[in-house]
Amino acid sequence: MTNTRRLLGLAAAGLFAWLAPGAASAQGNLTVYCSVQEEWCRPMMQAFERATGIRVAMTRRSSGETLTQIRAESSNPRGDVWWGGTGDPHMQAAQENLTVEYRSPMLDQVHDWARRQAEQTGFRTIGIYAGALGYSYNTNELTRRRLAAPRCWSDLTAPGFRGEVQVADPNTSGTAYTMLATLVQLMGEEPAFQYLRNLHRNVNQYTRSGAAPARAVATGETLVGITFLHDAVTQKLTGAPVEIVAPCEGTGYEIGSMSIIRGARNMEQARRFYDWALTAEAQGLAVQANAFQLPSNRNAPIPPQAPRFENIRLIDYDFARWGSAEERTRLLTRWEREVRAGSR
Ligand code: S7P
Repeated sequence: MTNTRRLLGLAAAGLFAWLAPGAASAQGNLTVYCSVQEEWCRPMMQAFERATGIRVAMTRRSSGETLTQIRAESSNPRGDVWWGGTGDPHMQAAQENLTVEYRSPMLDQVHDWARRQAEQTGFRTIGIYAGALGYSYNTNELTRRRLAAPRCWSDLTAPGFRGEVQVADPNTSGTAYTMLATLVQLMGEEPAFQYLRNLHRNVNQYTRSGAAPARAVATGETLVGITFLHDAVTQKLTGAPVEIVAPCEGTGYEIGSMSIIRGARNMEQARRFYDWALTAEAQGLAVQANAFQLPSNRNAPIPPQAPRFENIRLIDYDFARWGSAEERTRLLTRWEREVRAGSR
């Protein structure tokens, strides 16, 4: 099928959704592994079902967990598309030959950073959104403890924050792996691991999910939570007493990604989902689900609440290197041995 015909097909699917929501006939099935928050996964799948008549079975898991699942199922794949989650594990999946090349006719509509993700992996993954890393804190809890407001990564290792910081486990969470790779790039590997050992003394819990610490900050369960900034925005908008920090030394970011799983049983439907998920309309659904990443489609509206990269001191994150199977596995093994296993 030519790219023009595919684009016409996408436009027709979108029009159909507007004209006759719910009236689409069954066009087959699709299994999607979703790694953003459940609150965004569900409406996204429902909108695709309405637009195409394809029935979607969706499972939500964190990024690292999804990579583990896809690897475990590789001799008998169950999933068709992996949608969302940080880019590094998608890149590792591409390198491990767990995902397949697909050149979507929508490629020309995405930002350069999203296309670069595709080019670096032989078109086995593509960027669907981006977001910067940082942390948030509960202002009531800060006042109660009479602590100065933290502004930098270095502030989080101070004795006053003992037991007050929450972050996810980088083995399961793409967010936490982004933190690990960010600190290594920002500080150099040895100082970064010294920093992580110091931080470990202040960590009250390593959660499975990357966004969980932002929710814990909002409820006052933890004083500080390290997450993507957009996940903290979601909490702040509920009216919770939350301040959001882009660390003063600089920080890293993610390119949230999407891949088609090798051996997908529903390849035609997988490609339709892939093309649709790259449209401005589909990406515009994020804001309705209180997700405030930067969309990869150049025509998709940027939510006014989204933390903008031009206001944040960002590192030049080397996705090819830190998303490689070798470096990712090496960093995680070292973190497990030198940080997680250490005493507090
Ligand atoms: O909440 C959205 C988001 O932060 O979740 C994804 C994340 O990888 C999933 O959480 P884990 O850290 O548990 O893997 C991000 O890609 C996305 O921006």
